[in-house]
Amino acid sequence: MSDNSFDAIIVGAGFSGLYLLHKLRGQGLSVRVIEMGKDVGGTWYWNRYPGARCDIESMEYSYSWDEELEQEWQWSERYSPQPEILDYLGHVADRHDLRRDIAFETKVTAAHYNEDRDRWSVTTDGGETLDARFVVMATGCLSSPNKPQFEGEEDFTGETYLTGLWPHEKVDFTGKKVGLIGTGSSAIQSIPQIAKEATELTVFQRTPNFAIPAHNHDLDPDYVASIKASYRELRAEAKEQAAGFTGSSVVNEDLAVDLPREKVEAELQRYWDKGGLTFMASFSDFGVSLNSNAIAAEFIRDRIRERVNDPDTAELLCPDSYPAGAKRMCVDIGYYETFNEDHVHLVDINAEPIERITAAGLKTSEKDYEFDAIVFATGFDAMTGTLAKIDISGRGGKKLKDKWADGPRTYLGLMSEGFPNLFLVTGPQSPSVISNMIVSIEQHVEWISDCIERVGKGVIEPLETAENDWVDHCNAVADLTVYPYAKSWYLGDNVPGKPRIFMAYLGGVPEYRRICDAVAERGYAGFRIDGVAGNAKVDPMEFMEQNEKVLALVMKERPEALAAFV
Ligand code: FAD
Ligand code: N01
Repeated sequence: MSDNSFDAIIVGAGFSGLYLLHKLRGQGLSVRVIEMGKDVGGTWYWNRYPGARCDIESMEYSYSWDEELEQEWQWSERYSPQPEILDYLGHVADRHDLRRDIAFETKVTAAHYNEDRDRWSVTTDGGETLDARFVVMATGCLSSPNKPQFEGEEDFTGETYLTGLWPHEKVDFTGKKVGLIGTGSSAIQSIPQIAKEATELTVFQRTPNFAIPAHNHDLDPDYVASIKASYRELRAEAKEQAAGFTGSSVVNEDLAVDLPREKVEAELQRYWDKGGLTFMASFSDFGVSLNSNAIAAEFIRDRIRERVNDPDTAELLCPDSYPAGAKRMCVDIGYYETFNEDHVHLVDINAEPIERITAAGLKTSEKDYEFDAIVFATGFDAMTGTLAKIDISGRGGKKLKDKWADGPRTYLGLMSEGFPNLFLVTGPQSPSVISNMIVSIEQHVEWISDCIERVGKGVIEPLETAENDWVDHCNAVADLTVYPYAKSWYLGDNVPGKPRIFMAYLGGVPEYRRICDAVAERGYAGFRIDGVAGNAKVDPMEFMEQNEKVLALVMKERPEALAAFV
């Protein structure tokens, strides 16, 4: 094989790419990873803004495949900060000698399938062309920052920052007047930290978010020892939970709508006091019923009103235009209290639209603001944005971008018809961003590497019928839930012109795993291998647990959604 020819090329060196490199190398394959960044880390390499940290607890937001590492690594906090997660991934790269197969500071610009040779040609921004039988896009769901264009940006004489592309050196806001646009997770994490340094911080909000307190703390050594003593059980339990982390499956058998309000509120308070993302798992009807969800939403709004002193500011921070959890729930450390500080201001840009950026700051319909720095905490072109930047063409020169013009189409979020031997890690229509992503990444990496082992020197691709059925199933499950009732990046709403389709799979992490396993066990049902399609089928409904009470509730509220699901 030439220097530029590999069994597999992996794009991206975050949690996904690193584990995949380790796996495929272990299977004896020649592998090259191509990564734009100067080092490993992915999300944790790019998102260095103040306050960045995970919101799945660190003991679970970590690899499970290296049991010695699991025992040796010491996480410092319940939700560890970005520098520590980046160190962890650097350590993994060293420990498994991964960097020698990674080309850093190299961007993949194109990937073309050559039907005559059943191989992919992968082109980089350095002008190099590499060749491989398999290509795996480990390019991340949240890896293309979304930077809306504001008129007059080029006039601004101060500093500008984008949370998803934060500088490597410390940014010091001491003595500065700062404007910040956005109130999603990145803003909610960074605002309290920036407020500690800035002389004035003005936050421009379009839509308020629901945030649950993190109750973050240093990890107690006894607690850590107890987890480490039974780590296998914890990991196994996480895989069986709805969102891939413990506490994400509902345990309450009663529905919130069937209980007296005081009982529901007492239960919500218990989850609130625990902190973090398990809050919405308190009752199973919150995710599907708008009426039930309103109870959770009002509970959170009441807590916001308690935490924010000024009633007008509190009301502005209270989301009331969409169900709780329908936009990605945030986890906060002192976010709401930050607005009690005299030097922190909130501007509702619905009432006072941003007209333009000026040389001195920013102009709204009401006022000119002067800033030394503007922070854009404006999110990502999620799920498909990064893939769309690569010129990917499959059979017959068909472009992935064209195929996905009306929204992504995949079979299981793992492959797309017409693009043989091209795999996606946590691709659209898989649980991905709805789950503890490390659990979902490991599941995909393991499924993909087993599949590559089975295919050997052959070719695998999904059948169009299987893909269509999967996309329909994903949409039917999403329509059963409250998610479509918010404008969110899950649906592409944050990027003008992006088609509106729910881009993740909401059927649950354990159900999804069982579906993928059944597909493989039944001879890769729904796929064609070396031109031959088996007869076996996998019907996702075989694996879905039906909660009769919940379905009855949906029947009352949205019978058409239920009809499409069953
Ligand atoms: P990424 O980490 O995004 O890595 C993809 C890599 O691909 C990047 O390094 C990128 O540079 C590279 N790449 C992309 N395109 C190209 C190209 N054309 N050529 C070369 N290289 C390319 N998830 C959770 O489950 N829990 C959390 O608490 C959590 N916290 C998060 C906090 C933040 C601030 C963000 C933004 C996301 C968070 N996520 C969280 C989601 C997070 O993205 C995943 O958990 C995980 O880190 C994704 O790993 P990955 O390897 O799949 O993708
Ligand atoms: O991005 P977001 P993010 N004018 O899209 C606003 C993960 N993550 O980077 O809601 C004015 O949530 C936009 O307003 P609106 C996590 O999965 C996790 O914060 O569209 N405002 C919104 O307020 C998360 O969900 C953590 O009306 C504009 C904000 O910018 C995902 O990454 C931390 C605008 C963007 O919020 C993305 O989070 C960070 C415009 N033109 C990220 N365009 C953890 O805590 C956008 N906005 C683990």
